[in-house]
Amino acid sequence: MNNNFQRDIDLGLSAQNKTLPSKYFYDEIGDALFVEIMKMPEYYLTKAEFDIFKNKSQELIKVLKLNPSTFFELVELGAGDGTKTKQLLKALDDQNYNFEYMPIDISKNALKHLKASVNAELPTVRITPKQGDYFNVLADLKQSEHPIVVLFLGSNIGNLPDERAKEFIQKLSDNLKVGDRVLLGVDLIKSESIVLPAYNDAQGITKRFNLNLLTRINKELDANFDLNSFTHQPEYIEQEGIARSFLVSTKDQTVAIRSLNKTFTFAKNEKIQTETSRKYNDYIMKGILGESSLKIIDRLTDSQNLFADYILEN
Ligand code: AVI
Repeated sequence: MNNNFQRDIDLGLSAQNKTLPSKYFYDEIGDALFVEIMKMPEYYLTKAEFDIFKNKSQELIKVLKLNPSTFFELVELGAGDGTKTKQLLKALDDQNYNFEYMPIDISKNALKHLKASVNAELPTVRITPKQGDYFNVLADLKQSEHPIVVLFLGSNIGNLPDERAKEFIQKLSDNLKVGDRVLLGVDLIKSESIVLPAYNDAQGITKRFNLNLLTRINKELDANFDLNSFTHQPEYIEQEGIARSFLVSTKDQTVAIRSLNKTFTFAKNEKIQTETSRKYNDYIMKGILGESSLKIIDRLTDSQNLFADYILEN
């Protein structure tokens, strides 16, 4: 990880338009800050998707065309704490659906906590966590003859640039059998007055989340970023449906990254893009599905129409 981290930071800060990859937000501190972000009143995404899972679990089961007597694998990519998924697990379990829940995550620790909480709250649900890369695990599952339903929630796909999201979908489709289904949760395109505050909460948690990237570089790559000389700046262009987060240098400055043996200069007001959070509609979704075999069969939205769970079939 550290070598990739070093290489990616070097590449991003050496570019004409500086960038830092958002996947590096998630160290232990970043994970904890993201949990806090999800509780912020402005961050509607998690609450809206929870609303779908809590109040429309029956409809979800129906549109996923699940058959109570046919065993299926319910695979979740990047499961987190499973708060939303547990609503669906409970509904399936209450109606005696025959399934196994397989959360896949890179973090052993996250899986350990998830397994413990599912065992405690839903003791009759069969859970088999799989640690590792999504696609390696899916490639293994493809060997089984059981139907698969993949959950990929939280608009996590929105953090990939469109071309990467398209590649991801193609790969996902290649790793599934004909007829397997995907529940893909995405944030919907909406006005700036709702989206921007979600990335700029009044308590400043998102700001700390963004700046934590610099703390991480300071710690792990022996750098000397002055956190007081960069500010958090989110932007949103509704016509595109893309929110972007930046760190902006508040003065002309030079930063040394000793493990790279390099210095980087930042002009006053120069921006480092740290994240892309794409929002969707049917047209954008169809573009992302591209030439893959995944087709939209339905979508469910929350009561305020902020967020959508698309049901795709391979
Ligand atoms: C994880 N991901 C979908 C979040 C988002 O909304 O793009 C990450 C996030 N960044 C700032 N706030 C939340």
